[in-house]
Amino acid sequence: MILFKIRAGVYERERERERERERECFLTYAKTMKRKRKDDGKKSISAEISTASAFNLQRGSHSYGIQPMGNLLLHTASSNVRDAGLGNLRSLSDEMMCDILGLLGARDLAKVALVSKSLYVFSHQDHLWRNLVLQECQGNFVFKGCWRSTYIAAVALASQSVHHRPLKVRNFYSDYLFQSWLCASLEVKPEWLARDNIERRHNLTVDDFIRDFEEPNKPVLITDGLKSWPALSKWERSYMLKHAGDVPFSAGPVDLRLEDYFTYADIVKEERPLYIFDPKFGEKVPQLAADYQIPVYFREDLFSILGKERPDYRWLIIGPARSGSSFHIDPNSTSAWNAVVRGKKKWVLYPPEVVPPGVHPSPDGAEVATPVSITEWFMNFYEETKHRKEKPVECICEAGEMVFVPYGWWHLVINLEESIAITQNYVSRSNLLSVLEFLKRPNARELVSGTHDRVNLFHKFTVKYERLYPGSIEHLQHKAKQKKVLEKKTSFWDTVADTKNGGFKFGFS
Ligand SMILES: O=C(O)CCC(=O)C(=O)O
Repeated sequence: MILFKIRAGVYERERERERERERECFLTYAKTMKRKRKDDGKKSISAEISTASAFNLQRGSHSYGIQPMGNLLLHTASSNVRDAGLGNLRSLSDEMMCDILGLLGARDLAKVALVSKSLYVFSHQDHLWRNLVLQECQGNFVFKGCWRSTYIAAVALASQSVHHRPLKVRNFYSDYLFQSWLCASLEVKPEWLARDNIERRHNLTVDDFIRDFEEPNKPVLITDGLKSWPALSKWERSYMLKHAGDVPFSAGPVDLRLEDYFTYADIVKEERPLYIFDPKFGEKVPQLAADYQIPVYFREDLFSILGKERPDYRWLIIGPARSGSSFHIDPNSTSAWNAVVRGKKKWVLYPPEVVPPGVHPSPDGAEVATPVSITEWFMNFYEETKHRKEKPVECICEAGEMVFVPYGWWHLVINLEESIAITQNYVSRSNLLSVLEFLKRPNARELVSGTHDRVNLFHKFTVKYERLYPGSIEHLQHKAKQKKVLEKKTSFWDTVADTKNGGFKFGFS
């Protein structure tokens, strides 16, 4: 017992020293990043990472010993092992090195690791092995804690243990490699979750929903819309496994059996975990589709007249804590609802006219995804949201609740716990004109998504719609014109009326 306590004491001191080293590590990383941003003329993260205590890690130091470049400044005596072991390749950027190594097959990648300490570190970058697994095995693998071990187990069919013990390399410095590990290891900071300014409603009637949220195109969190869903009580893991354990679901680049996905989700620590986002779950497992009903607010679903030719519209979403969706706008100018059955999701939303910080959409609107990962966005851009005039709408949506996502709104979502959700995108009379505008844009081939026949969707849809509801589009266009005229009139009177004092003034000055 005493021996145990002594050992525990030694262990504690070791841990304390390690924590100290980590604190030092992050402090210099933070300083380097801050300086780098200043040098780049960008004003963003500064205060966010100004102290080491700004970081809370879910796990200790980097398995291969990678440190941020700033640490090299502290340890003046040492040189960067990265350069020494690369020879003439040292002048290539870390990103370029990874791109080149990404062209190799597994055997060559494994051989490269024997060349030098530096190449050992580079060729063990787990995203390289992840790509190999996803390319070569598709969904036929069981995750073994890291992608290299997974590859060996799946491809070499190694029956013996494939447990890999990484060698910690001293004096290897790289911001690029460190950053992706840091993003995978950071805990979600409480201040990222603190702002909650969405409108929350319960007992909302359909008419109220349309008037207050759908027509004005404003998000709302509905707290009681799923009460009748059997899914809420049924969708435990055991139930999901019983009905769908063997079913492959789409998880980004691969289809994975649900059972294998859960194995992966239980142990994964990645910056961008694979995320189940399956548009065919209802066809694959009809029982799951029978476990929920479309909430009353969203029953008008005009794309349904296209039958089998409608674009993808409903998804089962499953992911571990820290998985999620980085900033994007939903396809085809549709609106959406997203209902949480298990877990919790943090939402950040911006209206169509405000591009979120750190997001750079292409001018033709074809590219609306964000290259930075979710954690990276929070780390580098969340602070900026506090200082901008236009604040995002934010909330945490819990099990049993749902968020209405109006068309054209930017949104980012991170799962705070393992989560299961259903989302559906829809067209109603409130966004029909906007959808039609979108479908008939000259670059529809690049813009329209979720269907094979992108170019003809506009034609097919309008022909069917006019046949079923003759004159309805024209009527909506007429109403929209009237609304615009009314808005113009209002803004004219706004300029001449001193609304605060209840009196009149002329708007010339
Ligand atoms: O990850 C999520 O739950 C959000 C899904 C989402 O953003 C979408 O369906 O557009």
